[in-house]
Amino acid sequence: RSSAFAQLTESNITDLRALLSAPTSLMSTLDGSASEDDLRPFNDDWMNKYHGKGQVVVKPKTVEEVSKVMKYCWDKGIAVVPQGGNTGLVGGSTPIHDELILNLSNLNSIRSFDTVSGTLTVDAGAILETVDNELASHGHIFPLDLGAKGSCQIGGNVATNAGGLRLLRYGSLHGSVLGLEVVLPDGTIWDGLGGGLRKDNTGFDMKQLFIGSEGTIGIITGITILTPKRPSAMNVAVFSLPSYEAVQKVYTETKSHLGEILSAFEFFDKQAYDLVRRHQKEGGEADRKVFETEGEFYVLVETGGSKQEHDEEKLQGLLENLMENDLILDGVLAQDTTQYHSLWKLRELIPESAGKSGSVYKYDLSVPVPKMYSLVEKMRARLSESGLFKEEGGGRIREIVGYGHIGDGNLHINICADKYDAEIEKVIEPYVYEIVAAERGSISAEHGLGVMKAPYIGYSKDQTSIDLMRRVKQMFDPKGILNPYKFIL
Ligand code: FAD
Ligand code: 2HG
Ligand code: ZN
Repeated sequence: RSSAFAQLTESNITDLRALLSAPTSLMSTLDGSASEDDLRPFNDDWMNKYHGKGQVVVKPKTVEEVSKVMKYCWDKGIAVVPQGGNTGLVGGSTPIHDELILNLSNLNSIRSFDTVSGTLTVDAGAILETVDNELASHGHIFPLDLGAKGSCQIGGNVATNAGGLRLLRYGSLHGSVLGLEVVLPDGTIWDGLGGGLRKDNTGFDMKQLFIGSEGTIGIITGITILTPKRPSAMNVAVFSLPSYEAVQKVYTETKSHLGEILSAFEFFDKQAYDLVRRHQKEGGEADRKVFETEGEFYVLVETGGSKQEHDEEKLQGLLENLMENDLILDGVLAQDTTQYHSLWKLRELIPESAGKSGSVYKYDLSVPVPKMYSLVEKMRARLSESGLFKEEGGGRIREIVGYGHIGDGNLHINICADKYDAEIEKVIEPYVYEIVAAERGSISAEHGLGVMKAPYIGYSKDQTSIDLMRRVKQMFDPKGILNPYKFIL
């Protein structure tokens, strides 16, 4: 713990309470208003890998309250961790020591929606799924979708520059976010929402610095984002394939067959598929056969267009073409909404199923598509050699699964261990980052650095880039109170 930061006392809690409109907006073990158990969901991360020792959770209800709390912390030298839905996967959203947890969940209104331009302005704490449901009622869609949509917040999505399942279609948040409102570390409110302009070349585009800044230079409180029209016809197909070679060929074929209606192209290996199926069965789901012929790999293809029959015809045509050319072993096309959701589950449930299998070491990597799966094979070989992983089962490593967003060149490797342990970690890291660096890839494609990858940034960025980032951090937060011990060390 850095001695530069103040140790919170009961008198700080009294002062902080006076800044908030509702007594329930502050929970603390210091004044007995909460127990350690009450604070656990805010101190423990989604993977149960990182455990903070925060004694105070503040949940402001307005931007002004966020500003007052930050000004107070700035003046007193109190370290703060901004927290959204706490679904981050790199230990960025929980305290390392006793940082004050500033949770955005009470700041959750939809501020405005312009039906003509599709421009939405929303509070940072609004839940992604809630916002998307609201947009659906206007015939629009949020340009980001991910498995944690029921808990993650728009502010957290922007702070991590989340990629997700439809980046292939709608692009990155760096393109769709039009403006941000941010409370700076000293409490200043920066109104960078602008008028929701698509074009504005007056000086540096400051909002871009906050997208993906992981709570280190400001608290995002409001977001203006461009939302596309919701496709009126959505469909999905899942194929089983014999090899990774076939996955790449199917990707190329799919792009040329489906063109502009392609909205997602995801892949997962047999190990990931088996894991999900096993956990579905254990959860009491009927054990219905999905494929006549199962494969070594699976791909999920989603279309989003405007004419159901036209899209179905295209998808059916693709399926037949792939079968004729022996690129796939089998394929299932959703026949109704229920099937659409159950096919998506085969992909979306992978992180959750891995979590049920043990303590998961997660790697989120970018490398050229042809190299992607070789990284999984290298990890399997390394963990087998070390004796930690046994193909036949019984090793300390229970599963090694590979999946991800083929269309974005983004691979996820999940290594499920009996428990988090320094001995296992040493075998995996930094080896996994070395093999990524050898391909000039990224050690964090979409999840960010947090505490997990902060020490390893040098595998993806040169010293000049790191120095520039340090200067940006220093400029916004010279006292270093926002999300310390993470991101750029
Ligand atoms: P948190 O986890 O609370 O915080 C994440 C980081 O942002 C922290 O550093 C925190 O300090 C900071 N932060 C949060 N809110 C703010 C704010 N308002 N202002 C400033 N900083 C803030 N990620 C992907 O990119 N693609 C995926 O497909 C994907 N799928 C996932 C599936 C599952 C099942 C899970 C559990 C996670 C997944 N994630 C994915 C990771 C995670 O959901 C995203 O990173 C998400 O964007 C985090 O949002 P959150 O509100 O939970 O943020
Ligand atoms: C996904 O694509 C997420 O499902 C989570 O990015 C990946 O849990 C993971 O490793
Ligand atoms: Zn992902």
